[in-house]
Amino acid sequence: MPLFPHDFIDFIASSNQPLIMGIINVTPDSFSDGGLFLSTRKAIAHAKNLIDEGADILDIGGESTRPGSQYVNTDEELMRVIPVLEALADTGIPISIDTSKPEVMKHAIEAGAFMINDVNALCNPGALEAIAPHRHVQVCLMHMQGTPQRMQTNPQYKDVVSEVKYFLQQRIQAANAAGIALNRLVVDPGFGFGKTLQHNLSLLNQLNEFTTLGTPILAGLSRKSMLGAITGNNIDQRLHESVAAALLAVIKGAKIVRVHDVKASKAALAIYNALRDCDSQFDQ
Ligand code: 7PJ
Repeated sequence: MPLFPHDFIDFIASSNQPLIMGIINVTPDSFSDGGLFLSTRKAIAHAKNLIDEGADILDIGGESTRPGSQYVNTDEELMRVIPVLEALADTGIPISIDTSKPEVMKHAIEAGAFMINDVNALCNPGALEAIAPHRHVQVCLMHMQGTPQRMQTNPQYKDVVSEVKYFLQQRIQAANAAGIALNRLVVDPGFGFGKTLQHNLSLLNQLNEFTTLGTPILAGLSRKSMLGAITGNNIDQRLHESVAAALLAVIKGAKIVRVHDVKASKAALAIYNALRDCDSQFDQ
């Protein structure tokens, strides 16, 4: 049973409750764990934890898109994400699949994915066509400058907010032209994807600018190096700054926050919700 009505995007656009998307990575590291079988089991157990902690959506990724990460082929990516997706089908939690590959999109949709989260904004050949016929499937269009391998080398913008916004506007138009209606789309400025700290801060500070695109905004800041660049903390010690960033993103207009730390983010957003509900003047 899906938790959300069919018109999910209309639902979140009209709801003032921000949603929490919990992150599940299925990226076996041959140096530190027992390969694919073990990482599948770990991912499923982790997903169940995040559901217990109150995640509204889970985002499952089989291809790391961190700066400098390596390409994963289609078969390998399918072997990583599909068993996890299938194992979670009876939980009823809406599942998003973090992929840029049309082949993975198609299989994921067949296996019950409710959202495709594409850091490449459906730019890959065949991606728009893979999504368009499945009218119940939502899409997150994210901005990235360059490719994960090289994007942090020397990112450059004249005006980061208007350039990212223009790109997302173009991708919305491309999606619409391919038959993917506006009410199936979410946009994301892509924090850390081909951006310096200053670019990321400008995007967060002016996140509200993206509301005029007419779609809900998703923001992913969790544990990112931009946070470590400010606090000096390592990736596994960025809980506090991640929660602060998620809360700020929501205050600036994000409707979905993509986070590792569901329980802590949920508690922070409960305070936000309480404040918003007690005072209609609260400035979103
Ligand atoms: C994002 C993502 C993000 C969306 C990743 C990481 C890198 N998808 N996938 N937005 N980041 N939509 O989690 O550090 O910011 S992978």
